[in-house]
Amino acid sequence: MAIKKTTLFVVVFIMLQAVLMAKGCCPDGWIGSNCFCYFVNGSSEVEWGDAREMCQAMNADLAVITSETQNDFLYDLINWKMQDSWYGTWIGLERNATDENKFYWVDGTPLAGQYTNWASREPNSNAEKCGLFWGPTASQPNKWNDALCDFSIRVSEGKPKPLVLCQKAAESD
Ligand SMILES: *[C@@H]1O[C@H](CO)[C@@H](O)[C@H](O)[C@H]1NC(C)=O
Ligand SMILES: *[C@@H]1O[C@H](CO)[C@@H](O)[C@H](O)[C@H]1NC(C)=O
Ligand SMILES: [Ca+2]
Repeated sequence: MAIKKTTLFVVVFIMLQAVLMAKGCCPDGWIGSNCFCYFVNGSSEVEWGDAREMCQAMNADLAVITSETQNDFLYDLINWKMQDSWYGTWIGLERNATDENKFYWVDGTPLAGQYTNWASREPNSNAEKCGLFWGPTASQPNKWNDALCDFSIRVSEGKPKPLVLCQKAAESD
């Protein structure tokens, strides 16, 4: 009995520590993975530039996706938050204004040579300059599309609009 009680105490202690550490790492309401914290605004219907400003106002930026593992983690994270009913989210991917065949991430990294997850037949238009990560209710879920940056305000009332996915480095304290 005594041993069991000690074991239980140790387990609870470790769990509590994990929670406290996670709390020190990411702000409340943010989810941590791989040294980054993520925040999903599931009620937002803003255009890409306003989405970016929303993230920057929280000392963050739109999410930069560099691997399939991260891509799928974020897809699952938003599915969990939105209960599988979301159309897409803005990500920190933008078409180069002067060299329109190229894209770059908001941290300045050119997309060329990096992980990509474009939907088939995307990117498909130089007029579409902003990265949209498609959700379960879009035609190609879990894939990226180049969209009009003000797509969210062009879409008619009641139609699905992009969410906002913010990312920031976890604090090392
Ligand atoms: C989420 O988006 C809504 C609508 O754009 C906005 O009013 C709200 O402030 C945002 N929440 C956060 C935490 O940025
Ligand atoms: C846009 O493309 C040009 C020419 O390839 C390059 O010099 C510039 O750094 C790019 N801009 C960004 C923000 O990546
Ligand atoms: Ca497109």
